Amino acid sequence: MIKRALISTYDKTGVVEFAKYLEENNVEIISSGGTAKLLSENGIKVTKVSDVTKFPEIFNGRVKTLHPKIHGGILAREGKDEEEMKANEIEKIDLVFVNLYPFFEKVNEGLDFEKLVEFIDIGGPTMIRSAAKNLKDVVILTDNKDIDLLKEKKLNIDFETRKKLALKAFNLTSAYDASISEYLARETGTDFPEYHTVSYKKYSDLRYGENPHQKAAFYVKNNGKYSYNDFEQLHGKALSYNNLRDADIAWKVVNEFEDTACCGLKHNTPCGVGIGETVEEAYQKAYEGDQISIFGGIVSFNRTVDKSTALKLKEIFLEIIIAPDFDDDALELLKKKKNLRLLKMTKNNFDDFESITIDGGILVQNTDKEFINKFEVVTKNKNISEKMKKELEFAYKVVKYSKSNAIAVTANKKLLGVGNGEANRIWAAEQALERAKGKGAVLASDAFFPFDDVVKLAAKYNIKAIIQPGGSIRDKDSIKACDENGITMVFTGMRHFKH
Ligand code: 93A
Repeated sequence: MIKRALISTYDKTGVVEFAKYLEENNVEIISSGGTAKLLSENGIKVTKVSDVTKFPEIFNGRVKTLHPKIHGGILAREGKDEEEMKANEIEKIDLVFVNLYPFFEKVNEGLDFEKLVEFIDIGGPTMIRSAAKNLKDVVILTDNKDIDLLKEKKLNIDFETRKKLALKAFNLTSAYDASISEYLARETGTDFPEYHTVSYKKYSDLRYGENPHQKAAFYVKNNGKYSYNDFEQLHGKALSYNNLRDADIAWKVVNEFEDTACCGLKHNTPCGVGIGETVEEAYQKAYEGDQISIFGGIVSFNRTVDKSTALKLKEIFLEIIIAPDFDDDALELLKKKKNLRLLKMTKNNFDDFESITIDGGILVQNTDKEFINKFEVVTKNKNISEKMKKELEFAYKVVKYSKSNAIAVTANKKLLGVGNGEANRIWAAEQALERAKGKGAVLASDAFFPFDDVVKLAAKYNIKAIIQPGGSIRDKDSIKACDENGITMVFTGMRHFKH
């Protein structure tokens, strides 16, 4: 039975109505300063926490509810602690309704430390944790949306529901603390602290995971400088698990380029990439690179999609189109396709860390935001035109986002063939060169050549220049093969594995 409730909320949505409901059900209400004021202004009978504790709120509210009369009331066990309660004049509290200072929101607003620190709630989480620990005897409410649940159950809350509410409570306080710790880690440049405490909030449940028999949900960072609010879905049905993964890479690829770029992507790997004078030309190049794989894929742009491009895009079946924006007439055209998802993205500053899970653990690393350490021509022929240099850089950017072992073959800022996800490099090279149908001018490799076989094969396909990290003990063999075949080779000194 709930006889006495403590309400202390920052978000006061629905609180007055709920307090009225409690009053009607003969529940006595205790509240902290601001909440008590609001309730009594609305004609609700309320006892101030400071009247219970006989102690004023001090330090501008920093200490309001942190008192044994409050925490004793929350933590006392029925049938066990009555004698001590009586001796210490503590009265039982059966319901605690608390929501927290908005640290999650404020940490993203760029406040200075002095201001932000005041949004770290101490008293709130303390009450929440006390109540959740004593869930057998106390109902803990942390989410205003759960008011209805309590009403549905007419304040008779069974043990299972109490447990679920306690789970919600500890889930919240741990995420809250994780958020604070993450902020301080960032402030102090502590990249890998003792515990990996990062706070994510559920954005949505997903229909399923990578496959229909896998359940899945989408969580977004609480604490990032950017969040998934930075994208807006303009059209189409909800994004799937695979869509989200693919969209992420597709957007990153086009963000690598200053020039107008388009990327066609399938299964997490670029299949067509093009740079053009216009958006349409960039798309045309991305499309021509691989007209088969792009079917049912994702297309991303780093420029606003215009009508002429939209007309072309409409001709094929695509899952998603991603762009910083869409012209009105382009949008109108594309919206005619019922199943096509259109994403307007503003996010272009990516996370500093990325992680993947392994069984029983998680691997965390800095995001690969680098490109090259050097641009060193290692062959005898050092002549390299500015155009060729740009082409090699283009190819190397593409290969950076292809799954290892990866080889990309390009010409005229168009990806012509890519081999990726191969267990050995020569197979990746065979795939890329064969797909490029002898039209390729340059070849890029995500990691060094262990043997000279890739160079020899490239020569057969008329490749003019190669870019790769270098650093193999057999580099000399590859350089020699280049010299013999009139190929210019560049070392970057930076590998881009992507598994
Ligand atoms: O400043 S606190 O960390 N110290 C406290 O003792 C305390 N007690 C409750 N924050 C505290 N609260 C928080 O105040 C609650 O979590 C709630 O968010 C807010 C409600 O304050 P008021 O009732 O004065 O509007």
